[in-house]
Amino acid sequence: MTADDLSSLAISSGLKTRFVGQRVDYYPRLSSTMEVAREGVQQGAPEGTVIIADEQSAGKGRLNRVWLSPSGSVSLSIVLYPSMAYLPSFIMVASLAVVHSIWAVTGLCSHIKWPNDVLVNGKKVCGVLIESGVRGSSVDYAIIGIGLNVNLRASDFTDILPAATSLSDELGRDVSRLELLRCLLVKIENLYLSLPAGDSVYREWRNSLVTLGRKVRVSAGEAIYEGIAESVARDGSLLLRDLNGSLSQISAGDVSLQDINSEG
Ligand code: BT5
Repeated sequence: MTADDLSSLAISSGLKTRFVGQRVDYYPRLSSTMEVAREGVQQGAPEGTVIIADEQSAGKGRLNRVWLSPSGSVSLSIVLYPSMAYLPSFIMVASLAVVHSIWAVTGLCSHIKWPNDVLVNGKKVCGVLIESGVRGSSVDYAIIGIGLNVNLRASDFTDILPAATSLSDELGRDVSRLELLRCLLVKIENLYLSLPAGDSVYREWRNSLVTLGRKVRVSAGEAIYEGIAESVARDGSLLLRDLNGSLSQISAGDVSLQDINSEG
């Protein structure tokens, strides 16, 4: 088994989880792990099933944007069946697990930019996408999608420059994707299982946001907001204080940081 062997067996054997990653479907190349995970749900995929690809030909971001996922990156989706109460915390669980795993495996410090980016040195190294099927007040399924730039040269992909980086760009050497991935799956399960115990995931997520206290511009659909990112609510939405002092609660959008230490 090599450090970069991403076979199903290499990922799941001896993995210290109860369900996340106990079943792994590995593909050298596919369209999008989200698509394959959705099909898996329809066929009754067990909780914690992981779909992982070395390369995606049609990786997706939010609002159907393109997510570049060349060989050397890590693209995965995890199928879960949570109760409604935990759904808003999924973006927090996934982003924090990424931050913890990057630190544990590489020693690099990363931060979260609301709502779904993980940054190293101010550049995007990872994007998180949460999809769910909701019927009335119950959740049929949720899928956590994570795209991580591990061993690739961001400078080869002009579309995402200058805002993107990779772990290998930051470290000047390659990283074991297998080690990173196994670490990530354990952390996701632990954070997920800690949700019923209280607010700790929300509090840690809030403290990891580079966005708070900063002057920001948020585009949310047709609307543009400007002001200071004051806090985040427990449901993950951003609380923005505008120049007139009124507070807006924004559930989704794209943030650009406007102050001197601008990071995106
Ligand atoms: C995201 O969307 O950041 C969520 C990305 C989720 C990707 C994972 S990979 C596994 C799973 N399967 C999928 O098909 N998707 C998920 P968003 O916030 O909308 O950001 C998208 C924007 O990020 C694009 O419009 C580009 O500007 C930029 N971008 C695209 N590829 C990138 C990359 N590899 N690294 C950094 N930035 C990128």
